[in-house]
Amino acid sequence: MRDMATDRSSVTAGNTQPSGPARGTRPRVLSGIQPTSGSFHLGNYLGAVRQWVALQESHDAFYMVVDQHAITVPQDPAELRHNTRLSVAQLLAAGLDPERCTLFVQSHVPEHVQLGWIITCLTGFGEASRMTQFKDKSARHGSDRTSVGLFTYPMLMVADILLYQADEVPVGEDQRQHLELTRTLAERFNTTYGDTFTVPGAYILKETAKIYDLQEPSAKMSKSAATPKGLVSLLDEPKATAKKVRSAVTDTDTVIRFDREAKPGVSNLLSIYSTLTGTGIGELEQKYAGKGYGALKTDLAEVMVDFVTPFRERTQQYLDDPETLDSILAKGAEKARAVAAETLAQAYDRVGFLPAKH
Ligand code: ATP
Ligand code: LTN
Repeated sequence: MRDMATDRSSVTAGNTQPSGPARGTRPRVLSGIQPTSGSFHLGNYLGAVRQWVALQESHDAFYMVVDQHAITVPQDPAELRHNTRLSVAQLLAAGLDPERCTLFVQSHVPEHVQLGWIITCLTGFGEASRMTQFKDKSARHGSDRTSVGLFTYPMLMVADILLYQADEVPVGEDQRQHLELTRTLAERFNTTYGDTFTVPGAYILKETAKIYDLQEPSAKMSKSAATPKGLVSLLDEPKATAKKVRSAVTDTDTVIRFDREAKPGVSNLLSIYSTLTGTGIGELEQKYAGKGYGALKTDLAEVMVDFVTPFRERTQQYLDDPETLDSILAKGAEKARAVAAETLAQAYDRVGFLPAKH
């Protein structure tokens, strides 16, 4: 069940019909993930990547590893390069198929930064200052260690999306504000310069929009959590993952019932369990009626182990074959550039840049 029905209908109603790159009949999706850690976590997978895999069947899908976003905070160069390949390997292990989607690395397509500048010039300083992810991250890093890139990052994300004329953008709840900014700026550009960009909608699934920390079920599961105890990293030892699930914080009650407000810990476990197994929450509530939290956690730990064990193996197999990875990325970049270059040329023209004669 999508919770963005209103968003979607307004997208359809207010959508422009740009005369840009030739489009198939399938709607287009685009999304990105940062190579900022050694492993994806369960929130990344359930909130975003799982939807990417499903959407490649029905949509013209573009997915990228956003290394240029990653350097908005300091990165070790060798680690960044490794984590970029590792991210691609994990996306393939999760089920992305280069025959069914375009998979690429952001820095291989220079048009992102080029359109990013135009978008940056279209954004108000106050408007950019209201981005909550920037406020949170800059507060965490301190103003001396906060780069201007971290501030302008949402504008690069807007360019990422508009370059591909994406209809929908599958992300977690934490990206909703950036998607709203994308819609605002696409409309502003279209009004100012004439219809150019598709105004995209956020594709956010209600059940998995926000996966919570297992130790602090009021906070989003995040790689920057204060302690790793509540963070399920998909590449961790399966045994360690099972232990984290079994030690998840619940509450002093014993009843297994989905109630986000009163029972955030149990509700989070039920959401995860339900999504990974395809069992409805109501069915799970019935299955565990009178059984207590121990049984739920033990079974979910097993479900998690069954999920992460082959995921780790597949990731390692892809990682062991860098030539294949690089060739997938080269083809992906070529396909992505064909679309991005055409949109950028149109945007350059609309803005009034003098065409370069070669
Ligand atoms: P983190 O907070 O761990 O740094 P992030 O959102 O900053 O994650 P990415 O790793 O690029 O950065 O996130 C990739 C995708 O995963 C995004 O679509 C994001 O919305 C989604 N996502 C991240 N954490 C969660 C979560 N806890 N629940 C649901 N979706 C999430
Ligand atoms: N900002 C996102 C990553 C991201 C993205 C995008 C997502 C960069 N560009 C384009 C969707 C579409 C994040 O931090 N998770």
